[in-house]
Amino acid sequence: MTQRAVIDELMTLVDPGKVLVDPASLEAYGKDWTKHYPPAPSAIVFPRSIEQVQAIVHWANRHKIGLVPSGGRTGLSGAAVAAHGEVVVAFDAMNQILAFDEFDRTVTCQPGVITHQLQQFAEDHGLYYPVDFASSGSSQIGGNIGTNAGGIKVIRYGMTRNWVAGLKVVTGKGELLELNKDLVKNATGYDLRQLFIGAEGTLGFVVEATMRLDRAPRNLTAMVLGTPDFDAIMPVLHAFQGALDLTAFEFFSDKGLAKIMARGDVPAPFASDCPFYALLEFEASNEAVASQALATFEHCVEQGWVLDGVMSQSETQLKNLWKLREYLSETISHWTPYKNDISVTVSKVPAFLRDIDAIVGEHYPDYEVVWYGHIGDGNLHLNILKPEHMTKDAFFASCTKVNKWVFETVQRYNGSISAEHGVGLTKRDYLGYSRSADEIACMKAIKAVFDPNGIMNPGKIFAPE
Ligand code: S2G
Ligand code: ZN
Repeated sequence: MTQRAVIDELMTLVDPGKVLVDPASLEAYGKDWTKHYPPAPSAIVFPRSIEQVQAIVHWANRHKIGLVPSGGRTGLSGAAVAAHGEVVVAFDAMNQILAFDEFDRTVTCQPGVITHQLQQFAEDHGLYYPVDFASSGSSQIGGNIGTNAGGIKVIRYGMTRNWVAGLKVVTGKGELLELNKDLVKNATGYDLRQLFIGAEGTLGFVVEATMRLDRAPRNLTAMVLGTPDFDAIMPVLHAFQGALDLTAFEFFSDKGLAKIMARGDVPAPFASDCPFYALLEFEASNEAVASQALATFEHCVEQGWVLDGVMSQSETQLKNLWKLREYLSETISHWTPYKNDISVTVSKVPAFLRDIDAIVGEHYPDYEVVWYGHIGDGNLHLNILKPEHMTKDAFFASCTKVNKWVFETVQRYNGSISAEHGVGLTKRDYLGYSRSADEIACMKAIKAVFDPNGIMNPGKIFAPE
């Protein structure tokens, strides 16, 4: 059967005009936010229903064609890249909120619902969807589930996985599995829902999700604290965690702040320049909590851990303080950064970061390095900025050489080579630094159960056999 005939058959499975093959669409839908893999899909298909997704999977099995799931295309590991003639299954046409249950505090969404849309829906109903990150304005719930998205509130609310009450997935065999039935308690064998969360579409595609909501937070208040060095950040975290119920604890370096200040659209937190900054957030639900926060701040200053600081006094100031952290990813993207998203247990962070910083200093002496991340979760984002004069390929080749030392250090600290961005293509060849051979064998055996023909996001997480 010719390629043309195969695509013509695909067109009969979905609504008219819902299969695109023009170069602009192939380019736009065949990639995510990574910039190192030229997109080369053979077609983009937009299913409107679960039945159409099942028909597409059966079609792909018949013709042994790889399928790549695509949501907001904000991923950072290449998991939504179609570089080898795969068909991209884009969920933009499955973007409805289907149900809301006030008593269960759940919202049933199609996978193409934008994360911010769910956050807004929750707020409009006096509730809160607490998973948040810089790309929430364009990422989709299906992709958030596929990558178990984390972000800036994990220290209090956990990852996306904590908020999935029920899941409908279409497996690589085209079967529809309805998982957990939105139950809070369900001790009836393996919780298969958890296998599909974070599997990057390699076992099946999310076609419906029932998400849990939380009570709305009261009077969220942020502080930005300048510290003399990185080591001071951990005792600050410890002091504030002992005094308050934190909803966030982030950090960024002076180089990161300088990039934000250079934008000219975000006010400086305070006058002094400091080597590192912590951004923390809590619910100032009453005067006593706010006083406790100030007392803790003064204690940190007395201890020499904090040089200067500010606490938000309004919603506007809260938002401006968050911009200092949330704008980083998009701001530094101008320099095509080489990214590492690594994590260790929080207690190991000081020693770990010292070792990593030494490697970076030794092997990247001429590159600009921007550190930031969710330090309260032990998650560091290491961004090496590409010098203007270097080509992207030469720059990535030189950075890739250093991965060996970085990931050996991660392995030595029992850490993760990918804390929240996933494995996709970018971290696939380094999986062994964080997962044992036995674990990888088990994961491949599980994939064989749900995707025996290997058509579901082929080549992601594991290199093709
Ligand atoms: C963050 C977003 C992607 C990146 O800002 O926390 O996860 O690393 C990142 O720039
Ligand atoms: Zn992050």
